[in-house]
Amino acid sequence: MTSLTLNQLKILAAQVGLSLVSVASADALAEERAHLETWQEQGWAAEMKFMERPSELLTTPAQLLPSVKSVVVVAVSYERTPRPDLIPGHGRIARYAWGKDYHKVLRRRLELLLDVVQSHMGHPIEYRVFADSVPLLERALARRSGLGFIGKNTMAIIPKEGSFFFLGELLWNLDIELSSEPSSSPASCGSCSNCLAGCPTGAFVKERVLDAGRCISYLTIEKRSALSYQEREWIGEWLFGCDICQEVCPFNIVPLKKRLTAQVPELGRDSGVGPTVSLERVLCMRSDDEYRDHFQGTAVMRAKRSGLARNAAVVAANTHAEDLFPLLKEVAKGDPSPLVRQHSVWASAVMASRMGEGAVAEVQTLLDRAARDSDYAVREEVVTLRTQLRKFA
Ligand code: B12
Ligand code: SF4
Ligand code: SF4
Repeated sequence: MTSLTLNQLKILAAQVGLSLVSVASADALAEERAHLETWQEQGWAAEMKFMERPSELLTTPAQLLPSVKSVVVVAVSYERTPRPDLIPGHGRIARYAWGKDYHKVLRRRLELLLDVVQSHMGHPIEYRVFADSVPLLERALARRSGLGFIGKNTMAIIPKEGSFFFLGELLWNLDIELSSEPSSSPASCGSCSNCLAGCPTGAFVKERVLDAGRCISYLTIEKRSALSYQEREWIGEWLFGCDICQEVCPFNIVPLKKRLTAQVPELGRDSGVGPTVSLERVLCMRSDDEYRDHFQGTAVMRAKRSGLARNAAVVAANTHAEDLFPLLKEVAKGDPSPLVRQHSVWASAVMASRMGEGAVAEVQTLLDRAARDSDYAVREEVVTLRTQLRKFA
């Protein structure tokens, strides 16, 4: 057999649990390349070095597989249940990370799809599988394939599904006969602007353009360095990721109301960390091994121990988790990561200022010790905090 139709492909995909499938041409993404270049030049990639790769690479499938003839795009939905109330002493996890690590889940499904297509065709296919981990504008390909449109919140949206899904792609040297040319989904945001108004940090520069440096998802997952005071306030109760600009989207209202489960069980809350994580649990982890033992196989690994513990200290202060005051003081003294010590000193001081004189006195002692910390950033944090604490002493 030499060719495959889109309908045949969809039938084969359904056999491996992939129901949202489409195909895009492998031509370079010229228009999106211009948007990407502006985004890079304006510094909206913040500290994400991997997004500074050459725009040609990010927009040209043939750079990734020279023999590519078409790109299969799949969407796999994760859990769409309303977020539960926050348990005191816990931090919030964005839905996409509730279950098992989606990179592996999507990769496996796409490889299964390749197997069934190869058996059907009766010959091997040259291919590459991608799911997030790559230099390729996946949303642009989803739009080109006709799977969905790009919302003002920059998310790929499938009108009847919403946007709570992952994208994955198969680049291969197979031509797919399209029964009718896929066209961009005719749906659009219309006059809605809920996400632009609803983003708590004002991260959208304009429609469909995000300044990642202001996005809670970036700050809690990708940012490796210290959070500024403004950023600490912004992250609120989010320990990992953020769902706000999707939760306010009308396209997600029905899926959330119907409490739709994940399309594949591995992505559901029972297979991974779920919607909230104990801050105490995170703050007590003192080694990368311990972190790995707990979070291995989930997307939360991406933040690394020092990043998640930094976030946990900030969320503890933001959510008035005063029960954690003694633990935070211990972390401020003994955590191996200067980043974690720095944010724990700050969180202890913020809590103490609310708790009264006794706690302020304890924090003064902590600050005396932290003023001699081996790390410069910790010592600098103390200088700033001292001026602030004087107000409460
Ligand atoms: C870097 C990155 C991030 C960064 C930056 C996000 C961003 N908006 O750029 C950060 C860390 C902030 C992030 C956050 C999230 N991410 Co992310 N992220 C990526 C990654 C690796 C690259 C995105 C990228 O290329 N950004 C650069 C900008 C320029 O590209 P873009 O926004 O996609 O480009 C669009 C604009 O140019 C726009 N556009 C189109 N027409 C026009 C017209 C005009 C006039 C203009 C101005 C623009 C414009 O369309 C382009 C695409 O078509 C992709 C995976 C991948 N390889 O694509 C995942 C990906 C986009 N992320 C994903 C997810 C799930 C998330 C989060 C929801 C996670 C969370 N809950 O915390 C949030 C959502 C935040 C948001 N509103 O975007 C999914 C999105 C799936 C979907 N349904 O769209 C992806 C596709 C991963 C995957 N394989 O599933 N992410
Ligand atoms: S993920 Fe959160 S912080 Fe980022 S753009 Fe959306 S609402 Fe704003
Ligand atoms: S919230 Fe409104 S403007 Fe934003 S992506 Fe959804 S439909 Fe578009």
